[in-house]
Amino acid sequence: MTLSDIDVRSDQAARGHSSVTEWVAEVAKVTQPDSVVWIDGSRAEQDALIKGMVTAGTLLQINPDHRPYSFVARSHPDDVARVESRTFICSTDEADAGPTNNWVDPGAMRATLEPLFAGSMRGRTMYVAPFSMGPIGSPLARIGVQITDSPYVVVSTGVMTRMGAAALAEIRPDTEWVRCVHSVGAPIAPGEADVPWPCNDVKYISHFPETREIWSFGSAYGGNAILAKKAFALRIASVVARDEGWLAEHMLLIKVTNPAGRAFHVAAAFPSACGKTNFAMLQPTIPGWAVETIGDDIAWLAPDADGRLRAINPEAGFFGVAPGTGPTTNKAALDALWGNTIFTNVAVRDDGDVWWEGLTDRAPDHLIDWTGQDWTPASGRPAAHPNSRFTVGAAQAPTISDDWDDPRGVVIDAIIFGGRRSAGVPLVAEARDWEHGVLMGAMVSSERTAAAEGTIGELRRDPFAMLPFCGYNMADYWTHWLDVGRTLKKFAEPPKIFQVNWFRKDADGRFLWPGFGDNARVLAWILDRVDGRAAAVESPVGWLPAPDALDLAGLDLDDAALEQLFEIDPASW
Ligand code: SAT
Ligand code: MN
Repeated sequence: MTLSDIDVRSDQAARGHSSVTEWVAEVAKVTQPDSVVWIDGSRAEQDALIKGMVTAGTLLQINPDHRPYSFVARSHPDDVARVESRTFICSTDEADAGPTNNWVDPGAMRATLEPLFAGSMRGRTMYVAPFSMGPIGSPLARIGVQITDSPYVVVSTGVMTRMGAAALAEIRPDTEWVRCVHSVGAPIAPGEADVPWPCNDVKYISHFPETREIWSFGSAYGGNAILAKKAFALRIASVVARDEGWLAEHMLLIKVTNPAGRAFHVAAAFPSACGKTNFAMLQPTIPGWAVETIGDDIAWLAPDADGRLRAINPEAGFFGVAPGTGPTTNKAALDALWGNTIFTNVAVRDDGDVWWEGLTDRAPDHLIDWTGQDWTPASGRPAAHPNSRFTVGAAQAPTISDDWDDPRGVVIDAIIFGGRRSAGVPLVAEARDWEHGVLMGAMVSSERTAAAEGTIGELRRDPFAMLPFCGYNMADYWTHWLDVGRTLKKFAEPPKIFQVNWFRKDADGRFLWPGFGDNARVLAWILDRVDGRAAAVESPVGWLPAPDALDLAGLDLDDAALEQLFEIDPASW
């Protein structure tokens, strides 16, 4: 297909969507792709895209005897995580971006981006991928359209969202939708060969909150490129949510059933790579409790007409951290990866299956590592990149809840804030009220992980786990949380708020708390509090479990460790 075909094809694909077709034509005029393809979301289309990527060497097929219809991508070694230093909020007023975001004047950013995007898709296909965040037709759902020159990004968006014709059909003349433009920034000159993972040293992930636009250049990795995820569902959506009176949050969502059969819904915020996927798929070690998955990364929460806080998972898939995912840490995630999965930057075994650190206790004797090199246990470097990922449909999780895609959302009973803190922060504390809970959220801090650039282990303040994802002034965001609390209180008590820390260490650097399935013990106390059944004692940082209120039966935890888990050092606070 050639450029001159654009009008015809788009008329057919986007009949009645003149705002979309006009925008597509504008972007094509700037980026000058060889062709434009409208994504309909069909299986045949996905098959063709994947086949093309296998031929191009972008994807490697995993031995289908191990995992049918599954593939490995190896990124460029410099394109392995979100780049927060290259992420910009371009509000007209600098104060609207606030002190925690990189701000650039929108006009100045457009002037910077224009020459970068000019001709940036030469030699490539430009895909137009409409998608819905949230179940199509849900009152809480929102629509976006991503233009991209990366088939990897199209296929990933197909897993992570409801992508295709049905989403496009949701755009009516008065529908607000989010414009997402992405280019890997690697035009191909005539006669030049492509590379398996095209990208550019220059990277810009630019957000224009006022015009609900995202322009991303130079990276094809994760949140930098799959714009539906962090860029739309958090940065732009947080601004929309502020304007409309709801919350777009970096939270997992679970349904928890207690031994009496009462079901609760819980939203929990943790910074990237702090085990949100593990918590979302938690298999309780205490009898009678069940946890089911609704979402592992993002939640949109809105007060309903009765003043209850309802939430959806706007995503349709999991983009989970592979290393550390193993049969004891997260068996449910492993089971979800039986097939239909795209892995990025994991290692490949000699038998054509995948491997990463933590998948098995003992590493295989030989692997091809994430960079495509031979690897043995003696190599002295990780075989899988620490931020290597799996991309898999949510419905494949054996723990998926039957209400995970309920268009009405689920009613939230408790909100949890967590972080990775080797010292200082107790295992669990309950906020005195909504306002105190907002303070707890504002005080979230965590030791850095491989999910973004920066020194691993270094402590950083990460309010509400939203530091890299809040699309506006963090102080206004806190105010908005207080405002939402006031709205909820007009009807009833808002959900209780808690703070947790699974990562506290002893003097020898060993984790004091076993974590994983045993986190259900903490969850049980939290929900017994919601039920009004568990005892608590007051402390300077909130309500703590009364002695014996936490179910520790069968756990190898001595009194000294328990004391350390709840120790509060006034000086450090
Ligand atoms: O790369 S993503 O931003 O999609 C994942 C994460 O950092 O949580
Ligand atoms: Mn995340």
